[in-house]
Amino acid sequence: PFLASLITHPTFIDGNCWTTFIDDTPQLFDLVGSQNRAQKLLAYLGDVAVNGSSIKGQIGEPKFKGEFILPDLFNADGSKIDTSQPSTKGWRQILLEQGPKGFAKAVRQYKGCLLMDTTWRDAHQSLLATRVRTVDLLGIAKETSHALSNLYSLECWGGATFDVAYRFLYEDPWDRLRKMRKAVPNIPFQMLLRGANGVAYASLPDNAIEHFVEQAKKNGVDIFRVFDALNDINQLEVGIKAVQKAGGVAEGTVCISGDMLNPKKKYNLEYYLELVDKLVALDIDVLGLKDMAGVLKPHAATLLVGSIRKKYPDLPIHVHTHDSAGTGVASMVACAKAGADAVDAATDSLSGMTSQPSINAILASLEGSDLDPGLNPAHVRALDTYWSQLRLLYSPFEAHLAGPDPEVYEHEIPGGQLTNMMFQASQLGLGSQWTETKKAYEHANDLLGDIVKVTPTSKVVGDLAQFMVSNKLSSQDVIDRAGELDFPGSVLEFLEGMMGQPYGGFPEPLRSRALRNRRKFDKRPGLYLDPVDFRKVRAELNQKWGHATECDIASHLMYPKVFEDYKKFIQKFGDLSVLPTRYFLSAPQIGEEFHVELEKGKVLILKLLAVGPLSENTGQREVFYEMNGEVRQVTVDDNK
Ligand code: 3PY
Ligand code: ZN
Repeated sequence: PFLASLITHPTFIDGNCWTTFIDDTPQLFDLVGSQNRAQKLLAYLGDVAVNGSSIKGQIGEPKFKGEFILPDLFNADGSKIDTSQPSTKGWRQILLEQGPKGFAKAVRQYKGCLLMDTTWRDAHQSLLATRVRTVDLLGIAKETSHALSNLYSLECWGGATFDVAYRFLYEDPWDRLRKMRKAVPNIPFQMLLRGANGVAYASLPDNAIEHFVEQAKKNGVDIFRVFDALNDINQLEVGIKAVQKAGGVAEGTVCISGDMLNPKKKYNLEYYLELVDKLVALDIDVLGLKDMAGVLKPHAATLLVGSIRKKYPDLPIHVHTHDSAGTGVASMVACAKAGADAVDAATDSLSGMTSQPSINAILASLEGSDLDPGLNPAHVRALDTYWSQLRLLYSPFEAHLAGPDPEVYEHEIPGGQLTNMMFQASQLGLGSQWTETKKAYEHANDLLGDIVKVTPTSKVVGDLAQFMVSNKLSSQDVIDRAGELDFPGSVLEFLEGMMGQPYGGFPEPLRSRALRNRRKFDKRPGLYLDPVDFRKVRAELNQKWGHATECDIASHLMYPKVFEDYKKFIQKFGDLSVLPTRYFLSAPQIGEEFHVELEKGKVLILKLLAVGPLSENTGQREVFYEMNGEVRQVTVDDNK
């Protein structure tokens, strides 16, 4: 049937094929695959029925077992808003009409303080180990496009979501981006770009970053928050230039580290203002201030934003924070009052602690003032009813934070990393060492010269802290024995200069002792890398996987092994992004019926009938499912 549909396809008959034909007509290739898709899905479901889910980091089963109840939205006159189609009104329309500079100007002229909603990226990265799946984002997408149509942006891509989608959720992040874009055409999409590292943990050749950003822009990203983990302007420049070339909004970003008002800290107001000057010289559209640990207290926020506003009256300022110590709302309100144009918030059910401050708390705090963000609190609350159900669905990934942690002002661990490290400590049974680990993090940071801590440098400090705890090393021990200690790889890479140059230089004598005969880089790492030969990579991937898209190439360059593992996984189990999360994470009850829409109009009605006994000879079990009325059977290795 594949060949028949191919040779009768109009493009083929025209003799006009093979340039974009394969990209434009994936359904032909699907035809071959679709016969197999149901069987592959059964292989996954059978495996979960026998062995349970193998999703990394999952503990237990979802607490929410029902179908999501979707919210209704109402107009002021009480009539119901039709959410069957997305809204077409929003800041993205201004961006499309006026381009990045016009958009920046309009944002600056807007009287209120706009909001970015981080729920689709940083909020679940910080609270639920980045595990929220595409299907559940799409589940509330059209309602979001109506309820939050006046958002500055919706943060929904980049950061850890790219890697985690492939690695742990077996999903294609590009496919997610395209689907979200279709469902939310009116709100600007924002991504987090780690400067010269793209969405990876180390520098890539400059042309790989350019190529990646070009694909991100083409597939739906509008605003790029570009940061560097050491605030190294040479590293920032690579990302900013790539965004400008692709036609995106360049939000050049300063990472905030520590308490700016503490006279002992090297990152003070003067330091930040100098960095802002350098970013402005790169012609950024918007200035981002990124407080990844939530250490920017309200008074410091007023001083910082106020000083930048005074020096640059026309520059839009967008501030990001985490609510780790519980001061997020106060700090964001202080920023708004001091002249910020946009601040970050998350839906209530996924806000607070290591996530962003609550959107409704910020709305309530600004309500009635000139700074009102222009969102309807009733709509925002209605949307949150969805997220409160979702949080229970993803309960297996909770880090169980107990409350705000003012100690963050001492250890300065970024929000996402704090949850992660806590989770790891409890999984390793090291819960009792948690207090010690936080203290060691502070000491490790001092040893490394008080560096800016955010991916990937936050991992360097975290790895050194864990190394110190597990080897019972004091700071003095580390310095004295640096010449003989077997440091974690990330620490050596940092000391080599593979992550850029830290402000104030590298710590000595630690660096020279620890590196021994290893190389020392004193320029940005990308200058030491050969440019990617795209023709060669394209040919290699085409040969390996049949057909590689530009997005596949970008993924391969970012994460070669993760991308390969993902491709192998879907060869075996198919595209699981269509499977409802409850059945992705846990087996159904015997006799429970559920539906999976493989593609539009192609629905499978499934029922688990029985899991057979263990065969002593093969170590396998038969699993019986009813699929659209027919009994189907799969043989599964019992790995328990
Ligand atoms: C990331 O790089 O993923 C971050 O969220 C940094 O804050
Ligand atoms: Zn963040």
